[in-house]
Amino acid sequence: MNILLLRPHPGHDKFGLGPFFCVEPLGLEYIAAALLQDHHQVTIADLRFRPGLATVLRRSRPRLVGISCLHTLEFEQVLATAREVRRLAPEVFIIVGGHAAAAFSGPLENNVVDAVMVEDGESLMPLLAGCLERGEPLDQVPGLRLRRPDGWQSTPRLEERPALDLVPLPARDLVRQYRNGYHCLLFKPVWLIETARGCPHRCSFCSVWQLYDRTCRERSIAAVVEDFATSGDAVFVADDLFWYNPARSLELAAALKKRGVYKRWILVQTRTDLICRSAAIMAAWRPLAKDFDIFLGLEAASDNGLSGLDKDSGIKESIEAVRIARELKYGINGNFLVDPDWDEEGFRQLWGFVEQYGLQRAGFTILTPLPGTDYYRTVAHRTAGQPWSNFDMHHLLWEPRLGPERFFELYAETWRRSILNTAGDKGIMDWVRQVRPSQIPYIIRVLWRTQRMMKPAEYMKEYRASCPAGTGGAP
Ligand code: B12
Repeated sequence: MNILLLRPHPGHDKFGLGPFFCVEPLGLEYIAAALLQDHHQVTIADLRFRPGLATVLRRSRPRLVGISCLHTLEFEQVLATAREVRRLAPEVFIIVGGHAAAAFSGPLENNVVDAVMVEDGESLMPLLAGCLERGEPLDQVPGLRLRRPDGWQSTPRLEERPALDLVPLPARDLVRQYRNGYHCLLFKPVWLIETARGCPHRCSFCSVWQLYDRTCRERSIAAVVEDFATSGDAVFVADDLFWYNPARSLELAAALKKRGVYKRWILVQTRTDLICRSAAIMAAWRPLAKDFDIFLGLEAASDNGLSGLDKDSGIKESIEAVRIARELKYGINGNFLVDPDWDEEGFRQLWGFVEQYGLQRAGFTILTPLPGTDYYRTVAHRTAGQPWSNFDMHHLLWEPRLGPERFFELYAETWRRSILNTAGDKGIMDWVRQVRPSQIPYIIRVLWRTQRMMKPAEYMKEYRASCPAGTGGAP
């Protein structure tokens, strides 16, 4: 069967990581690999690049179209893509899947979509394709929300989550034509690699552990080594919690070293308390790349702030993790959450912490209730009427304690204190010196776009646009 897998344009990437991160649709590549094993013809189209949807549909003539929906903020754009597929190819079966779709399928249960997958795709997409091909009923395919004449229905859940090694390697060949467009700030092209999936912790703002019931699955050492060895020299590791399993982490580092893997750059994501007990593991990993960055969930500048987020880790761990990582010559990127409920002191405390520990490479996102979390369930009523595109962690979904003008003045000031402020400590020429001459136009463009995060007026424009008429500016 001809199958087309689509990565839509997120639609809303003005703020946050959007402008300076663009990575390959790894979930679709794993699904494609599984479908290829079953001898289907598979095309992956990344609609952030050319050609557009009409051309892709004409060329691939699919019977089944899968659309990925990684982030809540993409819901409207995913539906718009489904609508366009339906208009151009009325007969195709359209399924949506991916993290945000699985965590909270409701907004996608729309007439232009035939099904939403609420589990991982590697084992289930081949089952679905097989059933469609043979004209068999789809209610035997687990893990679906299915559109029926009398409404949306669930098929049974999977009894057990499949092992990741079911599909050992992603079908990276299918995105070959887009490779040079994938980038993470200074690095271009970039490869996305997954070694494990899930997280056992319980941070209140995160939808990952709630979807996977605090489980963590690992790929085999052999598969991961092969993936690293055959990927390029700048690697973003997608794992929710890197270095989670100490014995496996050490074994993996040794196996990569033995295979001669050495990268220009690696970026991983992990927790502060894990770093505090993993110095030996980190020492084993550090020689595997020239530059090695850690995206650290710093989240708050006080113990109170951290416990309010169910972080189960304290400020002592944050400070110690930064010290250990720096001693081993890791770069620290991280993220802090800014609460709409803060008063001025909340911002000042954050600035003081950032200054004291030199954390200007961190990012700052607005605490946002993401669908699929308990936090969302408790405050959903406050977000009523907000477009999903505003769930990008840079929009206010309700009136903040300080009022929107003052809140955004302080929020923009927080970003101005980061290294992304080209009028700050790291000027545009310092960035330019770090890239190859051919990449200068790219880095200037990305930094130019990023400067809007330092301008309160840019946020206020968005805030006013999502206020219902007649509310005087309150969403
Ligand atoms: C890589 C990544 C990114 C990349 C983008 C990736 C891309 N292709 O465009 C970057 C770095 C740009 C990014 C940005 C952001 N991200 Co992000 N990101 C991730 C991350 C770490 C990994 C995703 C991944 O590739 N996993 C590996 C693959 C193999 O797994 P998978 O995608 O889940 O795919 C499987 C299934 O989902 C399913 N599936 C996937 N697609 C499809 C399609 C079909 C048709 C079917 C049937 C099944 C299916 O099958 C696949 C195989 O099993 C996830 C964490 C996570 N666990 O999902 C966060 C995550 C998705 N991001 C998140 C967030 C919050 C953001 C930001 C808002 C953060 C910020 N500070 O700005 C921004 C938004 C950017 C924007 N404006 O667009 C949240 C989303 C929460 C939510 N509910 O919205 C997550 C879950 C992280 C978290 N712990 O909270 N992100």
